[in-house]
Amino acid sequence: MLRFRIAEIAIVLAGIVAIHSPVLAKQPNVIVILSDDQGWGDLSLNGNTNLRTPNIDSIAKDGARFDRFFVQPVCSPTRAEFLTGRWHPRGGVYGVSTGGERLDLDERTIADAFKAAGYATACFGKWHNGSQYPYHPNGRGFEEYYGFTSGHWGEYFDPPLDHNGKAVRGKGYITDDLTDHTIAFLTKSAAAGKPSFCYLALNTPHSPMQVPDKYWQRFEKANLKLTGNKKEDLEHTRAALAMCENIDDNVGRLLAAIKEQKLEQDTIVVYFHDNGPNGPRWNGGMKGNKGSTDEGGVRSPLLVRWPGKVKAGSIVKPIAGAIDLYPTLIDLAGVKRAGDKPFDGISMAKWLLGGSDAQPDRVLFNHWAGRTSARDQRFRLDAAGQLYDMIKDPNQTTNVAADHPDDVKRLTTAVERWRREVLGELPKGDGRPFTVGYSEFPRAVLPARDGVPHGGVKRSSGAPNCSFFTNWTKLEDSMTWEIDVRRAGTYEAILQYTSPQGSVGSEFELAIGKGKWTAAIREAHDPPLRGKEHDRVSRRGESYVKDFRAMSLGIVQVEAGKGTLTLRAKKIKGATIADIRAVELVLVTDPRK
Ligand SMILES: [Ca+2]
Repeated sequence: MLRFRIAEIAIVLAGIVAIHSPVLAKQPNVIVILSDDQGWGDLSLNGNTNLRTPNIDSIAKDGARFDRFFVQPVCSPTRAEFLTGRWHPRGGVYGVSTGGERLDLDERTIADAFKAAGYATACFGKWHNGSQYPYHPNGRGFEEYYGFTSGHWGEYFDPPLDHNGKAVRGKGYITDDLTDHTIAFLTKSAAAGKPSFCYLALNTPHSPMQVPDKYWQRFEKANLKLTGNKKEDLEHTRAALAMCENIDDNVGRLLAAIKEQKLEQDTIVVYFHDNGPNGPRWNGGMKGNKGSTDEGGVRSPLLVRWPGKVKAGSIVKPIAGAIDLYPTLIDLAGVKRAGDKPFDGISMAKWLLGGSDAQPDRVLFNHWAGRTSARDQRFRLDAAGQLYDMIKDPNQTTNVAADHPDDVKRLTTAVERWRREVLGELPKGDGRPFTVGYSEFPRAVLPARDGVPHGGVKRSSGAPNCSFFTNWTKLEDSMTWEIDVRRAGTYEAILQYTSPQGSVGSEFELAIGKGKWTAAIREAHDPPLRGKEHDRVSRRGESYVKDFRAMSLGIVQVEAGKGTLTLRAKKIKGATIADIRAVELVLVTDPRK
């Protein structure tokens, strides 16, 4: 009888293990921390004596650091390569704003892979690969999202943010808030017995240069060693380094939370940057900053910590890039990839786990604004066709093309082929309208960034990313958005606006095909611009922000399909009608249901 009972219990236990084995098999948590516009040189680890980053440095000391890891010269291309393991033009990414940052919907992401493997998945921070669902992170494998989807943001204190598609207000300084959310997510997933895949995309030290007093005070009067480059702006450097020390404190908090929860052995922590520094400041003497295809514009640290698996203090010498992260992390975690488009990247697991230090014969490409540069284990062929021996001359001072004609020829051929085959995948002109009307994600926000101003309407800043439309004064002025309505149905339109007292009574129309909303400005709402009071350095491209008010225009029937959404005035009171931050189209009913 007893024996029978034991056997029965054993069968039951075996069943539990079998059912839950993907979760109980101690699959490691994966936390990928990506900072924005932080240069390779912005870490004390890499020799910068102007700042201290002991927590970020500790990831390398307790794990591995890559000697030559390359990303793209600007934000969204690097992010797309991390997400797909493929060169960014293959995924339709060609710009950083007005839709060019979007990752094609037929690409599958690293988050899709981890989600399919039973992980809890989350992204916190700057997304910058498409705003409207299914381009939104919630459509790309991330169950949880908190941050902003745009390429930059105009205010870092208590900013307006997006939580799974809902408009919310952030709490405090943005990177502190994003880190709080990451820690809470890890804690919750661990309590639920689920491994986490978490992408913490911190948006600093990208401008605007805003940082809490505590960090600014460390740098405000500090005696910094400057580069000697006349273009180095001392105040900008002070603010950037202060922001980097804030990142470091947040990384420290995250590592402490991992330790406190005894998850160190079960958590892979990855740290890298999305491009070179956003201005000339100390960067190891390398040539080029953000936007450049030279070494200084594209070299990033890559730090990987996994105690017990990755040997502390190891240095990986072979060249590698953002395209390698997806193949590597699924390899380390034992997760199956999502999708079947060929990877351009390779798994770096063998270098991390100490199995090999072989340097594969490969060429990595850096591309931005029509310029392409190629890097192999020894040489960089720059965008002008000059060749540099990066081992003897890491700062690219001497063109050695004449001494190595075969290498010039080999790398030139590789660049020509990459441009033909990879850039060739980008269609001429962006044929992708902005997506609206998904039942599972009914609210589509169409910001000014994704619209086109006509007549006298202007953007509030040179850079569209967080701009609003202003100077709307005439009947012939309009704003348009090219959209694709997924489902016919009734839609509520919401206008995010500000309007001065004198404009009350102005009437306007929003139209898409036969669907028309007409409304009037019934209430003035004219708050001041925000953001300037927190800037440590005058901003250049980013718009200031305002607390826009949401006005419902009512519900009308809209047909499915592509079309132009147009906003224009019908009757004008006062000197100006309104400033417009965004139009929202919310699917209210779906006739299929
Ligand atoms: Ca960036």
